[in-house]
Amino acid sequence: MSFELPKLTYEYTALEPNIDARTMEIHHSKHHQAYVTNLNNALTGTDAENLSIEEICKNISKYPMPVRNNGGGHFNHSFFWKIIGPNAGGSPSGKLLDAINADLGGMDKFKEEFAKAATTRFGSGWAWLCLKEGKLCVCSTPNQDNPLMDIAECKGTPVLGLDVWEHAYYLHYQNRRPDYITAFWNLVNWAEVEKLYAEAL
Ligand code: MN3
Repeated sequence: MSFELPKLTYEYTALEPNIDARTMEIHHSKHHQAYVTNLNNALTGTDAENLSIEEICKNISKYPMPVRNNGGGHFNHSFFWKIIGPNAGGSPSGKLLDAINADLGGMDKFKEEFAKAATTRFGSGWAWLCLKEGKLCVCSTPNQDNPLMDIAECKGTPVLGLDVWEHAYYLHYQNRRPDYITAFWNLVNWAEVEKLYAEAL
């Protein structure tokens, strides 16, 4: 068994103007595909060949660097494509909104904290909203690391994530990472995030 590039449930053009079609096409068909190809190459003939990507991430310290970089890349991007989409944005509801209010001081404070984590991540990485010991928290990881990994500084179950590598935004936003982060809120598929939160609980 080998990992495959997941098909998107929307067109490359569907996220415009927040993320342009060319960025989506390169990001999905070139960058994500490369993580999948390199991960498969790194795992061929090893005991990890039949494990899920989540299981690999949770024990990432046991693997060589190519598995950490490409396995993280595959998990993170598969996750990202699911939590964004067309006709999205707005606000969460139900238990997730209750938890954002209780654990993070409400939506405005949460967005501020998340934007800060995404803006101040130096170089390449990801910003996350995670469930950790029953509570929501915001953090960021370098490169293609994620909070599932046993080596992560902030361990937890991710329910929302944002790719802040330049390849995710540079064609349209150039050096304006904060503008890309602001536009991200128009794309968040809260129904999916609420589902991930319920599963994480
Ligand atoms: Mn990326």
